[in-house]
Amino acid sequence: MAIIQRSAFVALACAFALSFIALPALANDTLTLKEAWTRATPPGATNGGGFLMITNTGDEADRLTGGSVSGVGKVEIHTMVMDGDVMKMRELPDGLEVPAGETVTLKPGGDHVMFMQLEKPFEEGQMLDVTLTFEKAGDMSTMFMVQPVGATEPKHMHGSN
Ligand SMILES: [Cu+2]
Repeated sequence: MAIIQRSAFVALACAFALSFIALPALANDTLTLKEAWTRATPPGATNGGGFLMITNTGDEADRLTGGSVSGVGKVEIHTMVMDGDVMKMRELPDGLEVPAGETVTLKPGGDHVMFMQLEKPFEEGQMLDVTLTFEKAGDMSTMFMVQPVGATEPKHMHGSN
């Protein structure tokens, strides 16, 4: 049993190493990810919102369904809804549609990526290597720049266009 577990671990470690070699590109044939950012989290905070622009130049709609990032237990896709007078966030269980030929902007107060169960706070200036999962395009990696606590928009980012 111990041997089986060990070889499973080695296989996993290999798959992990390979995932770095075959790092998915920022843009595939149809989707482009731009201006991805998040906010520094105060000590003790366990959640953080992630924001970006997703452009679909294809002729079919796609859906952002989830993702993963090291040090984050869970990634969900959220929207904001009014509950009486209070705006609350809610998970989109089927993900967020990115219609053909359109750009969808995830931003504070609207749709967002929810990073949950943070193992440690996000620190200003840090870059998070995030894998986002799309129904058709599959996994795509992009860097989320950590902006100051409470930032409402991304500052000018180097290397973006
Ligand atoms: Cu949320």
